[in-house]
Amino acid sequence: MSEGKMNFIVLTIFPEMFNSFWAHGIIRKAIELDKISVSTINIRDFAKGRHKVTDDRPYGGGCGMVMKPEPLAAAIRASVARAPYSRRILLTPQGRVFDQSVAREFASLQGLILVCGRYEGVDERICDDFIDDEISIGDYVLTGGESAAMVVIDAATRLIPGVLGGLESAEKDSFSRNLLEHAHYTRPRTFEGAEVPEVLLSGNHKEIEKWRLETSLIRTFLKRKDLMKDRSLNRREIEIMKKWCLDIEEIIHAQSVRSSDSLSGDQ
Ligand code: 21W
Repeated sequence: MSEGKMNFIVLTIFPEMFNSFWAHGIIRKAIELDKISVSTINIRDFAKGRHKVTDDRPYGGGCGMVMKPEPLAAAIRASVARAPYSRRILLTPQGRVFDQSVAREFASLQGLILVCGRYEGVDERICDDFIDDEISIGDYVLTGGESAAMVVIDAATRLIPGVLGGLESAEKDSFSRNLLEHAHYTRPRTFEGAEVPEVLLSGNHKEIEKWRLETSLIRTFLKRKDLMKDRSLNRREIEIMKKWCLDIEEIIHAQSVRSSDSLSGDQ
């Protein structure tokens, strides 16, 4: 039954940033259930000299600092010794962009070594020889890789079998189907004058399920058409969308009949 536990090792100069990340919610539960094990390695511990320097000025000049290769190489070697089966990932704005399918790919691995860059970047020779994969979490500028490492761990962990409860299963999830989720409501029935949709109070599970699919489709259509374009629709979804077309055509038709009436009235 067990898929084996997933091992995350984070290499960072700010390991304390992860303390509260490990201590809450699903991540904490996954650790307690022994589905994942997590640890940090402080890159500074592998720096030489009294001042434990991890950065240096760039060859060729320019502003900003570069992460020195020796402490990083030593830290990565120590992580590989701890978890030799792991994929070594560098979090960098230049990486391939993380999405749900990359999350799925990572969730199936035995271990990830996540290297968090700081400063202007890491020495290129580290990328060449000590890294298997480079990942960005999107096209915006962060101050370092730590928050990105948390995003990757978070998204991968919830896909590990047994981490989420059966009801909140990851497969039912919106991005697994390239659809936004339907609207959610809880008590009270009336909140500051706004009502819960009648169908949800009806107890008719078939109708509720249909309403949810329909609101999922319409939300995706209105907010994220891009998701719909590379997605295959099933027969029910096509039925629902055809019905919209018919309804819209009916409205437009009624409208054009009226406007031609008023035009002829004018003339
Ligand atoms: C951001 C390092 C930009 C280097 C002018 C002066 C990891 C990240 C990061 C960072 C630069 C990820 C510049 C999405 C991200 C990360 C820190 C390049 C910029 N221009 N995913 N300096 N976005 N970011 N220098 O930023 O380490 S994954």
